[in-house]
Amino acid sequence: MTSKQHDFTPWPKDFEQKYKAKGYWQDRTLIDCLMETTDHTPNAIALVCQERQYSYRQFQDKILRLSSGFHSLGLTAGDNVVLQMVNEAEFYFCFFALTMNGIKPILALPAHRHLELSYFCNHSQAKAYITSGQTSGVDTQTTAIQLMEQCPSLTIAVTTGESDHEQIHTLDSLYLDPCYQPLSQASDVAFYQLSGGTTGTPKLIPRTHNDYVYSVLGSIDICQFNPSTNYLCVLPVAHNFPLSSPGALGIFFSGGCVILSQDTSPSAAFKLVERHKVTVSALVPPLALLWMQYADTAPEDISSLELVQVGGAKFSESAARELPAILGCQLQQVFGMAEGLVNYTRLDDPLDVIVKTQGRPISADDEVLVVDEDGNSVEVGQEGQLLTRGPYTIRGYYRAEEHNRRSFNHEGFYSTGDLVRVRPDGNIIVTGRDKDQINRGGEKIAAEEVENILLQHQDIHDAALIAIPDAFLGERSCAIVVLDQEKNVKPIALKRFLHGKGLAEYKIPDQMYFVDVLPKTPVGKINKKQLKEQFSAC
Ligand code: OOB
Repeated sequence: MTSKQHDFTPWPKDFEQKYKAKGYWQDRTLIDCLMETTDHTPNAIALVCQERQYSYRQFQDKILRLSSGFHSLGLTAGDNVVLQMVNEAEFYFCFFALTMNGIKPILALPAHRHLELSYFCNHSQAKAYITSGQTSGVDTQTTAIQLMEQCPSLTIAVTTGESDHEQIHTLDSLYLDPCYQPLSQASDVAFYQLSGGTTGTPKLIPRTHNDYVYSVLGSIDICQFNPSTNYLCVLPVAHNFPLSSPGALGIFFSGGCVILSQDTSPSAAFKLVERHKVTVSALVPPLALLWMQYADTAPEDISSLELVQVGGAKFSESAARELPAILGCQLQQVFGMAEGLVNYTRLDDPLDVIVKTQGRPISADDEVLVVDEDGNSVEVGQEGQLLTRGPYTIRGYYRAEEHNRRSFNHEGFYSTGDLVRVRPDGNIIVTGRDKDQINRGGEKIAAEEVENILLQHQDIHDAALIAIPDAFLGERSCAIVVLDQEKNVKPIALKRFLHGKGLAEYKIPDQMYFVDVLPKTPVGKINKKQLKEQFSAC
């Protein structure tokens, strides 16, 4: 097979026909859905970003102009680009301007550093790197120049800030006369999400217009987004949760307003809630806890809040019970994944379901299987591994043939790596995890990725990264390291080493311990269960 065939694994024809016949895949692209809203309510405010605001008409105008600008740079349908932006309006301008032309952005997170970014560029043969002027503590222009030096395919860099280098274009210079000629088709890959990952390298998740639009429209229905919904986006704009569950796209397709925040502190968020009469926001559990703490003495009026969605990691039942009274709004639990499947508790569910479960799938055709270690279905209500397939769950990662064989079974079910119980009423309870990943308050760390880098250190003989329970984050990461004999290295030096390798900050271990030898299982793998028991007590 050529590499092109590994870029995207299509759904089998019979599934495609079914999803179309049932009206899930509507043959509409992301820009089609936005334009429909613009046609209906051109003057409604779509987007607020600090002191700037854009009506739907102005929003669309920005996108069409930028689309001409990207064209002028030589970007064309089929090209890949790495898009890394903080929470600013330009993210959405770029997202639509690229995807409408069949140029596929890889949605990097602001926290990603050189190691991840250079991998995305090289693995996807990206032609351009588009970035914010500022990302906390990082000189994004230097990043851009370094990436261009090291990634032969990368010939174009664009910044939303000022440019000090002639090789870096400013986004401002790319708003040209619009010429509307969308080049994308609904069945095409629109962009790549990133997988939380379990292996040494992050995986790229190809999402088509058809499948993504369906997941957003289904979510709008469930969450009842409408033209009066004001959505505060505090999580990173590119993440699947605030982008599509129903997130900002849910707002743009239903005529509401997105309010962006770059400051994740509760006081900044509450000020925006008060000022813009925010009705909905999406949070990860640690942020929800911070909001709850702050609400006690907050001077701001947040009475406009109707719904707070919490997801990305398990929200404790006790916090879930307290949240509605403290924030004066409804709670919705969201259990989703960038690969597809998203579950919601419904707005009219009994309290018991909302506080004790992570909800149920968007679609009647989301197939959910719970299996034991041999792949056999377990009894209803029993714990097992969650497998899923459906109209918006991918059938394969981008260029990851070997990994795909492990992550998808022969019937196309995606193995989520989550341990769950499904109640007789269909609601899912996440009970644990069967993947070598740390969920640090919603940020996912693939243990193997960090271990591999630690092993590059000249004095490290062996290393294991494990999750330690944490009252605030849910889990924190802990590296257990075996040094070569007679070597003496301090944890701080190892952290510096990892930084130096260009690893994202959130992947740097929270804790480190040194041992003489790592315990092994009977088959010779590192016994992480034993390590967790041993070090959770420390
Ligand atoms: C969301 O997406 P990802 O791709 O960052 O992470 C997916 C993984 C899931 O497989 C699960 O392990 C964990 O994150 N997870 C949860 C959870 N929501 C996600 N674990 C327990 N309880 C939850 N509520 O995290 C994501 C994507 C779309 C919507 C919401 C979250």
